[in-house]
Amino acid sequence: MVAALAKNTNYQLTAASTGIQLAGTPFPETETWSFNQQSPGPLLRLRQGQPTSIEVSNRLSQGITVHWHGLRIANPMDGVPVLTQAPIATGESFRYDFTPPDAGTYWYHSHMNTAEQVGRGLYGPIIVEEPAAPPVDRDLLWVLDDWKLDQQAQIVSDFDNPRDLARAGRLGNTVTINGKIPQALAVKAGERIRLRLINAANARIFALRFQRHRTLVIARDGQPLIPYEPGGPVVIGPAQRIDLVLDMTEQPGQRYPVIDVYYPQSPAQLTSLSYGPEPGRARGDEYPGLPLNPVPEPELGDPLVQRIELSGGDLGQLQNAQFGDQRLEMTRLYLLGKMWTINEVVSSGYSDPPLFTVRRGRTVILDFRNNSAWPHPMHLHGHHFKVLEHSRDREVTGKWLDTVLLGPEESAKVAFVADNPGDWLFHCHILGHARAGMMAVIRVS
Ligand SMILES: [Cu+2]
Repeated sequence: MVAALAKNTNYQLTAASTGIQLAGTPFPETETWSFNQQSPGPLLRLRQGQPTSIEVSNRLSQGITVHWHGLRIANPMDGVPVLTQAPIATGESFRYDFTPPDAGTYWYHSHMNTAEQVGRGLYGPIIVEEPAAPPVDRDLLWVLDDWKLDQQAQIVSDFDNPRDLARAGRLGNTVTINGKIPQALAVKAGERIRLRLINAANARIFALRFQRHRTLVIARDGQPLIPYEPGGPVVIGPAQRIDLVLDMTEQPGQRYPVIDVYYPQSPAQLTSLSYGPEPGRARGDEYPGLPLNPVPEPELGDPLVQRIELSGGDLGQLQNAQFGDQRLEMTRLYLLGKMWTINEVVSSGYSDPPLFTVRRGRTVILDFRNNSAWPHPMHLHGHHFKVLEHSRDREVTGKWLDTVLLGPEESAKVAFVADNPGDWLFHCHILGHARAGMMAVIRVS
């Protein structure tokens, strides 16, 4: 488990360079960038509806900001440099004050030079507690990441590797759970576990199979839902969270693998569930589900419909795109490290003019089409949206998400009430894709 700080609503996070034993012996410590000398950073346990203050200090040699991913909080606290605040310079501090409106599983991460800062470890988990959640025997958290390490277990610093940027993003070679090479999870026959998954990887998508165990999804991206069993593995894209309830219904003394089958040609064992010797009887009752959060329901009578075309990258059809005030050939854009577009526009950074403006309170439908050969987990800041339809993934229909995964050539429609005023970032959470142009601003006036 990630160590929890004292249960209060005032926290101190300090970003600094820290050696962490990531790869295990005989490897040396990996030099990371992290909060409070640990990656993931400390678990922030917050309470729904309760004001929270988090003081962030920066001891790195470059500016940072902190984004509270999935928390529907006021725009000035959203932690996007230039757009919502000035970067926190080296040696300086900034106090984030906000009140989390929703209970659930969230995370925080730097949003400055994001691909590199998150890739080096600058993130941590958030749990906003439900006022009264149905009981489980244990509440566990797995922060999943993968690290691109060299032979000495040091982070490979090619964050602008064009092959990574133009394809699936930066995939690491060392997968960790809570910042460690996964060990078997010790379990007891009969117990009921709530397992909160957070995907903090720059680009890796996980598809987890819990051998012989029924996986019951009870929340996605923090938002409770009517519990369901996925038809296949539990698929979690970058930045997404999935809360599961697992009943330990198998045999004492046995081990059951947890396998990542996202790349079916090379399934990899992530970890295993290792039963202790004591017998125990699984509970017979069905997990009833979590209390809902106050997310406003979209009004589908007269929405603002915005087309979102995702294009670019290797094997794509796009010939040229808008970058600043110029239309440039993709070959030229590649040389500038820009490979990705939203509606054929390459983002210039956090000061782009808005993709569109919507009056506060109006319902927006985002009509996505992924015209590329690569997946894109698309994240909207400051709001959760309801998935109306998805061309492949029926499981997400009707669910509230803050990050929707679109595979190659897939399409989806999502709807949200634009009830949170301000300029909100909207981007691919394959962080290299965002860096290479797949980013935009949505203005709620
Ligand atoms: Cu992408």
